[in-house]
Amino acid sequence: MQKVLVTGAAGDIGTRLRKILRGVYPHIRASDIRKPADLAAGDDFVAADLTDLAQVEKAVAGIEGVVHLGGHAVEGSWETILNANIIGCYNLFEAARRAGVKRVIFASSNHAIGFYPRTQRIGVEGRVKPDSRYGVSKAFGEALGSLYADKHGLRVTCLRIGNIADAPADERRLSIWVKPEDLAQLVRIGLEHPEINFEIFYGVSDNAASFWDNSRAQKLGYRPQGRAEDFRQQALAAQAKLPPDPIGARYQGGPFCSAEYDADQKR
Ligand code: 15L
Repeated sequence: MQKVLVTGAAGDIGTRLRKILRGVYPHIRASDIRKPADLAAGDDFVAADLTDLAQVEKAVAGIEGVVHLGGHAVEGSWETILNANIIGCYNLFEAARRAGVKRVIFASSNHAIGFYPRTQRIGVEGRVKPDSRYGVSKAFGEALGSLYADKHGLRVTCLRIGNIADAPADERRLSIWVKPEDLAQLVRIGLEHPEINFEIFYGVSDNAASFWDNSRAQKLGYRPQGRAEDFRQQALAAQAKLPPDPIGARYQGGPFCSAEYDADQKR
């Protein structure tokens, strides 16, 4: 793997990953609507709006592997999600296929399965249970990746990312936190492991309270270094300052589940 494109390169995950992956891959191209603030002189940057296929085609030209982080990263209006995450994701996979890209890492999210209860430990075989329009767009991206893998032979890895940060920010994040270096490890498995055709991994560290079975990632060599438990006291102290959220507290997706919630709770 010589030439890697990172979309959404100016965002938080894009900025963290580019820093870690610099030196791992000889050529990293950054793409985003706006230029990342940390770009060094001589760094390869291609500005592209994901909703414009021709612009995305320019971004993927000559690339072997794509880390697709671009799009809207939280809940948004239907119009926002449709453009950035549905049309944008389609354009990315289609441009990758046309350009002969070998591998795509798709940044999915825990919000594709956010309506599973916190008491249930899940793997990647069950049905998706999105908790938001944003979560639906991530389930769409996983399905699209599966199509491009089966029909066009693209090697696709979907990472259901929990929450990337220097430390877990609250009680839910004790379960879903991912240390940036661990996420980079998963990206590298997706870009390099010979056995990958289509995979879904959880982007989560070695957390004792994890909601997820990540055994497939482990089988392909994932050895997470981060342990959320090391930060338990500070996470619970931060949690104590948050307003109560009884619906969110039940589900893995937390506040994404309680937002706009008006179902009959007794059902
Ligand atoms: C996500 O998917 C979001 O991109 C991020 O901003 C966080 O909200 C994260 O999930 C989370 O669930 O903590």
